[in-house]
Amino acid sequence: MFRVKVVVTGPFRSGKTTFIKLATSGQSIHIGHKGITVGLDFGTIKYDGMTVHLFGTPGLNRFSVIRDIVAKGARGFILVLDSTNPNSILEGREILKEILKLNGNIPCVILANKQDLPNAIPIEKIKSLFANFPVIPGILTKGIGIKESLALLLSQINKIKTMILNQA
Ligand SMILES: Nc1nc2c(ncn2[C@@H]2O[C@H](COP(=O)(O)OP(=O)(O)O)[C@@H](O)[C@H]2O)c(=O)[nH]1
Ligand SMILES: [Mg+2]
Repeated sequence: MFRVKVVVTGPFRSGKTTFIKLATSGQSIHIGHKGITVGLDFGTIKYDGMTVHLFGTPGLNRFSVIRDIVAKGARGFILVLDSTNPNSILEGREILKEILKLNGNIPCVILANKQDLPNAIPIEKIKSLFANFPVIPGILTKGIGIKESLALLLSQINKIKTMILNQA
């Protein structure tokens, strides 16, 4: 059985905990304080014959040490952003740079969340800020964007796996 670690990261209150909770139909574990993730979120799902371990990181910068530990060994990242908050998008770009610095050229999918809110920045604008990465619109409280982003990320991870197996 192919097991894969996927990390759901992003700025504070962007929707990471909601992503993992809904992706696992409420079966996830959340280590937090007053609704804020200070430790991690964790849940396992089956997808396309794979066992996918989803790890959510804390978003606050003062927990960035925990973020780096949780991210270790990840095969891919889902970067969740709050589309209504320009700072969330700017911080997301910084987190993405950090991911690429620590993990090399690893698959990353951007999930532009909270697209249900009237002040959400349009998806095309967010796409233009993340030129080389796929950007998926999300309304995570309704589960929208979860399957789409996981499918895309796991297909990218699978391509790399096939490449490595063919070289072996
Ligand atoms: N309107 C709206 N609110 C959302 C959406 N996704 C998450 N939220 C809310 O945003 C807040 C932060 O979500 P949470 O998953 O805890 O964010 P985290 O800090 O990234 O783990 C919570 O109150 C969620 O209910 C969404 O798609 N639309
Ligand atoms: Mg959280």
